Amino acid sequence: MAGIRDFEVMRSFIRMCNDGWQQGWHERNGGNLTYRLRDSEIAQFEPFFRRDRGWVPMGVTAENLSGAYFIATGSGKFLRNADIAPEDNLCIVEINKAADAWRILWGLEQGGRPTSELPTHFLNHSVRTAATKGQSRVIYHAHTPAVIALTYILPLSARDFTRALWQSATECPVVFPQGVGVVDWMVPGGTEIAKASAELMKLYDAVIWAHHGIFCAGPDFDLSFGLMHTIEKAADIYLRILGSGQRIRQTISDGNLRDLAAAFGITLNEEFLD
Ligand code: 2HA
Ligand code: ZN
Repeated sequence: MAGIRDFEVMRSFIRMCNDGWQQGWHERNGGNLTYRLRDSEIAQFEPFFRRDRGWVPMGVTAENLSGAYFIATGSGKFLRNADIAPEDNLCIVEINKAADAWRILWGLEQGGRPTSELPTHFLNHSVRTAATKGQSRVIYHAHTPAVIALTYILPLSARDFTRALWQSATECPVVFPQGVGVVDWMVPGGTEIAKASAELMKLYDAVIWAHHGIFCAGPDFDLSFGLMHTIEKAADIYLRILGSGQRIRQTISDGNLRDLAAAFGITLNEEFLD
């Protein structure tokens, strides 16, 4: 019989856990990842599924994810261990028809549950799936140090963060032309922060959690990891500028941003331009 790693989507999921770990974003059990499976991928995994584990209510519901299947990291599991023992650290969950509960079909063989941030992943998948007509498949949460540091310095607004990041590296406006959302500090792991995040995910494919990290969405692993990486790198550059002790002599102007948008054929969020 085939092994779970024989499937491209599982290898890519594990690789992304590793990539984030190597970036320094996943201390201990920090961060989590979910992927909404395609029908063809579900069919491939079918021989691995067991349907003897019960349904667990989620506390949130999202009609458009009725019957969906996700690969998810496990609650309390370390992303650095995904590659060593995927069957103990990851799981595949099915969502019930009422779209308010999950059950584990594969994985977490030593026990456990999907990520503690499942409510946020689930509602974010719902709004991104709707916003992208089904293209969005990945939700990724990481504890990115430069962005976290910036949440102590900048006002916690989408405008302040988007402008600082856009101005910190020329590729940023091209990579996230809508900008980034910001959620004030809230208790993680629950349904309140999930709802606040999902409201912002209607507008943005990246949402910063103050003093905590980032959530990114994307159609595949490369683009969602790349979005996280680009935002974090820009934040790191911004911090270096602030930490240099020098005054800012020049930056990417709003005129430059408009020229960039025209050259690359992208539409920048006008709300964040002067
Ligand atoms: O998985 O990152 O936000 C641990 C966390 C919670
Ligand atoms: Zn976290």
